[in-house]
Amino acid sequence: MTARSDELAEILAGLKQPQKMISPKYFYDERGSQLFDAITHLPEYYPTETEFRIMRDNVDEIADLVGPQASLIEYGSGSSRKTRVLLEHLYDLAVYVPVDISEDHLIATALKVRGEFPDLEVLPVVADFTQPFALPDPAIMPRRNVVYFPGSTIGNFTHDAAQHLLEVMYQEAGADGAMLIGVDLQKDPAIIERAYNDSAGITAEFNLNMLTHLNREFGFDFDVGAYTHSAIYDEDEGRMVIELISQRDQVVTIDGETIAVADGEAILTEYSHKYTLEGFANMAQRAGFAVRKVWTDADELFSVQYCVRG
Ligand code: AVJ
Repeated sequence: MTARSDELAEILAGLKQPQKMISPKYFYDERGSQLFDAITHLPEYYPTETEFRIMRDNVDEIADLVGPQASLIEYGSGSSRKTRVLLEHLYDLAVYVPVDISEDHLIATALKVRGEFPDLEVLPVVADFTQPFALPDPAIMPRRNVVYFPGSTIGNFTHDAAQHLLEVMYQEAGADGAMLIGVDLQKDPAIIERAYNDSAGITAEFNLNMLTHLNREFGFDFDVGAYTHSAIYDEDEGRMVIELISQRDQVVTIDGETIAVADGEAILTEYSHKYTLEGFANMAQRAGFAVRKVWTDADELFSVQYCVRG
C-alpha cells in the first residue's frame, strides 16, 4: 500500500508537470464514491446500465464459457449489480476474490456478498492490482481463474499502462485462465460528451470534489469555487479528457510550497479511453490474450469481452 507521504509526493509531482495532472484515484473519498454512484444512475451516463443489461442478457453463455468451479477475481472491490449477476449464475463458483487498494471498501463488499451468498467462499485481497499480487488459497481448488474487470475502468489507463495491466492480468489468471472485461466503445462523440456533461451537474461536482478531498486529506488550499469542470472528447485519441479549469490566476500552497495556476490553465483529472473492437483485440493479443467472445448492446455503445490465453 502507498503511504500518505508517497501519495502527497505523487500529487505534487503531477502538479509540477507542464500539463498539471492529478490521478483519478483521488476522486473516490466518501463523497466522491457517493457522487460516482449518482453518476451511474444519470440518464446521460450510458455505460453502467448498458453493461448491466449486456451481462444480464448473456450471463448463461458467460457461465458456459467460464465453466464450473472457477475462481472469480474482481479487480476493484465490486459487489455491483453486474457482479451479483455473475455470482448468481456461474456454476459452482469455487471462490470470489475482490481485489482493491481500499481495505474499507473490501470489508464492506465481503460483508455484503457473504450475507447474500452464505455458501460462497469470499477471500478479499488488499492490493494495488496494477502490480502482480499473490492469490489466496481457497478451500475448493479452482478449475480456472477468471479475472473480472468491469465498468470500463481500463479506460482510465493510457494505452501503455492498459497494455501493462492486461499483461499483469494474464499472469494472474495463469494456466487456463481467462479475463472478463467491460470495455466502452468509440461512437458518436455527442453521446460520449453528454455522458460526462450531465444536465444535473453531478459529474462537475464529482470532478470538483477531488480538490475538496485533497484539501481535507493532504492540507492543500485549493479554492474549489475558482475552478470549473471540463469534459471534451478527443476524437483522434479516442478518449474523454476531463479537466478542472482555473478561472483566474491563483496559487495553491501545501507545506510551504507554492504552485501557480494561470487563468484558463487546466488540471487533468481523468482520461476515459474508448476502444474499437479491433483496437482492444490488438491490445489484448499483445498481452497474450485471444478475444473468445464479444457481447454488445444493439447500439454497440458498450462491450463485454471474454478473453482466453491466445
Ligand atoms: C469509472 C473510470 C469507468 O471513465 O466513465 C464517470 C469514471 N468519470 N464520469 C468513466 C467517470 C466521470 C468512469 N470510470
